[in-house]
Amino acid sequence: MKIILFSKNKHKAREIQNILDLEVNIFSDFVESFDVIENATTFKGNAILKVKALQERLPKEILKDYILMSEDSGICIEELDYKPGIYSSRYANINDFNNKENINNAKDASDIDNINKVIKELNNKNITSSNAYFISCVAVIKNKQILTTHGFLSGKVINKILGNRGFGYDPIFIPNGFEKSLGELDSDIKDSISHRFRALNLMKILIR
Ligand code: ITT
Repeated sequence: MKIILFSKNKHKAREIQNILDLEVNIFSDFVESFDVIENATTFKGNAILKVKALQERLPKEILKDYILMSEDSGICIEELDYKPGIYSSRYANINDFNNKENINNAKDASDIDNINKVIKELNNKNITSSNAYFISCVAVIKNKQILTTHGFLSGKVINKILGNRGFGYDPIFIPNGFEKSLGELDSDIKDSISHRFRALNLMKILIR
């Protein structure tokens, strides 16, 4: 079984390759790299937008030999009304969550800017941590059928940056049952407990 993965996030792609014991190829080895406007209202909606965009771009003769895959993910922080959620990659560039135009026009922000925004919002509320969870939705097209699975990782976000491993919000996220952040823990540990690992494990069963 061979997979073509749509992702422009190198860290995410590396994790997926590490977790799946299958041949995982990156889409840009088959077609010129392209962007997808992620304007759905759910993780599942955005994951499906990405995998369908991949299907449209790939030459038809390739499609029959591969399973197509995408993933959409983010973090929901309880004390911040479960934000940033589906807007995790552009969080620092959103000034007004009540303004749809502002949300839609916001560009992806750097990991450090997103982290600093979370820390600022926690500090504004005079709290040092909050329960939070990561979500991953994996979407696959196999034999023209669309399949999706979800995975979750619960823990807490803190108002301090700990470690520099992983990506995104990892340095401020401590998984339940651990005392270290995902920025400090070994990547093999993250890849054995993560939201992505859980969603991919469920997907493995569906595509077997
Ligand atoms: P794609 O090309 O695959 O869409 P992306 O980085 O734009 O890559 P998403 O739209 O799914 O991916 O946004 C996910 C954001 O959520 C990502 O930028 C991180 O900030 C955050 N995130 C998701 N999974 C994470 C993880 O395992 N650790 C830390 N942050 C994570």
